[in-house]
Amino acid sequence: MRIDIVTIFPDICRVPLTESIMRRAQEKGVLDLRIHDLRDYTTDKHRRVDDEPYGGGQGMVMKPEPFFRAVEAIRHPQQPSEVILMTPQGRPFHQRMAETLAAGDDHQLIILCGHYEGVDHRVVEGLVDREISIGDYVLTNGALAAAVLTDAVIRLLPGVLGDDRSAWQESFSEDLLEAPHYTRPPEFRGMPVPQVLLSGHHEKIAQWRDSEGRKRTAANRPDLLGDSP
Ligand code: JF5
Repeated sequence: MRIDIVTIFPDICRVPLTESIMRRAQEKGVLDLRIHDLRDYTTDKHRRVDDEPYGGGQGMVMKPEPFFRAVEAIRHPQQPSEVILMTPQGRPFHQRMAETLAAGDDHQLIILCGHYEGVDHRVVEGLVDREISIGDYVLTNGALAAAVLTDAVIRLLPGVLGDDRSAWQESFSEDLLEAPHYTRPPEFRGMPVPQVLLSGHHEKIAQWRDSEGRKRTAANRPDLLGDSP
């Protein structure tokens, strides 16, 4: 899979995405990740990427031209591509979205990062296939959101995690949270490991995990069970 990230803060996604698992994905050849500095696609001497909002108001808006020039330079004409804008105004990111994006591993993903108060809407109208938000909070920096989305997609690519099944089996794939985990020692500061986990009784362990997962889901994520939070 080819992923291109366009940001005015390339270093902010470079560090999280070139560590460990992400490096393995690139070394294994399942991922070609490139991080681009939006300012390289400006044409003026000051490398300007933002300007004042039409209609007035607080803050600055990101100019359209550098985004159009960047995508036109980066896009592979012979490959299907999808342009994503990271923005709090987007659709909420979800594990199923990560799975859909990872399944299109012959696609080129071009991820544009918003900053400041927002991006000139002609970028959304003329360039972007989907606007995605990683959650209901505002970051100063869309590059962090792009790194989160990219991490969630890359770990699903074949061969990136040691065990291919582990990637697809974790929380949210089945819309139920996981049961608590324990490792040695069997008792720690007066807190014992639940006896059933030491019993070796696989069927009882599976039942316990299912019921603990349901309890946790009811407590922390009632929305996943169709209840209101
Ligand atoms: C950003 C305008 C983008 O804050 C975010 C974000 C939160 N969830 N997903 C993305 O991105 C930075 C700030 C202001 C556009």
